[in-house]
Amino acid sequence: MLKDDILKALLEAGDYCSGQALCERFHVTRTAVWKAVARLRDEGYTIEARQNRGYRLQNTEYLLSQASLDEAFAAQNFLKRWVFLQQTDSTNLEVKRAAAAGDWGPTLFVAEEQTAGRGRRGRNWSSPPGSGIWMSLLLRPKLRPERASVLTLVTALAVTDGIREATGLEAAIKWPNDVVVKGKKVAGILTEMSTDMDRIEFVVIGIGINVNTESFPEEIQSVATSLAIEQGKRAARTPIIAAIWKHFAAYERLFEATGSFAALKERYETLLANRNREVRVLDPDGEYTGTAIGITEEGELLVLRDDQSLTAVRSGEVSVR
Ligand code: BT5
Repeated sequence: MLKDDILKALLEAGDYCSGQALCERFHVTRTAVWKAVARLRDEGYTIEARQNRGYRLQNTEYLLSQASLDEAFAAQNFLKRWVFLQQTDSTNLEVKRAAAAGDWGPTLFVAEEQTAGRGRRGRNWSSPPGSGIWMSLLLRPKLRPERASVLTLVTALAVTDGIREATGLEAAIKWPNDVVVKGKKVAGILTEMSTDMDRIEFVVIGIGINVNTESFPEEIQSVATSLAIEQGKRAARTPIIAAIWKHFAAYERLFEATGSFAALKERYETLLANRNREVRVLDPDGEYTGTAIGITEEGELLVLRDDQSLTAVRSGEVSVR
């Protein structure tokens, strides 16, 4: 699409590009260039236009692009492939399509906007352009399917440490798949898998993070927050993405080498927002309350129930009272 070509040209130039040069390069009219620039502005890009000089992209450190990912991942060897998309339905679906099409090694999809972002159990995930990180990893771990849920915990560790490293905010984990700052949700994780007999064919690890979001849809206003709201200034997204996958690679290596969550348990418990807090467990067999006291080596939440019995919660919903 012309607007994507123009965006790339402006990013590469890092300075003014004359309208005439863009017309000649892409064999289009001035009006076509002007319309493409207007569409980019609608998507949230700040593009300055000056007579006799042309167009210039501003605030490039806040932009996501293939070029910024290429730079961020040049020196690592965990991800084998990374793909930036201006818009997609859902990066988790992007991974599933890629997995069906080829036997890729760890591949990451990052989108500027999702039109059908999803949470667990088919819930909606708000993913507007220009302000968030919406990304999914295709992984083929050598794990038994029943152990795959531990990858959500490994991911939560990586997201929390990545956010802490890149912003200094005191992010914490709300077991099993939320990352919170001061009790409000900044990130959610959706892990899905495809199995073949009793073997994992592939796993999709989807991560959504509100980075520079200024306001939320009414239904989530009271529970959601963004890194920008919490730190009082905008954050660049690429360094956060890079920090998360750096931590993920290290944690995943440890998890795979030992075949157990034991090596990560201590760090996880340090970051666990629910620890020593009263929680309500929405068990399908009946709700109960208790105190979350830690995590098991299988990644279950240990809850000391009000009747003093100890339960290891495998899945289900937990809310902090
Ligand atoms: C999650 O589900 O928290 C998992 C979210 C995973 C999103 C990523 S983005 C990249 C990848 N591609 C996808 O399509 N998905 C993944 P859950 O625990 O079910 O939480 C969903 C609930 O969070 C919704 O019902 C809302 O109440 C709330 N919510 C929706 N959008 C939100 C947002 N942007 N920030 C905070 N809360 C939100």
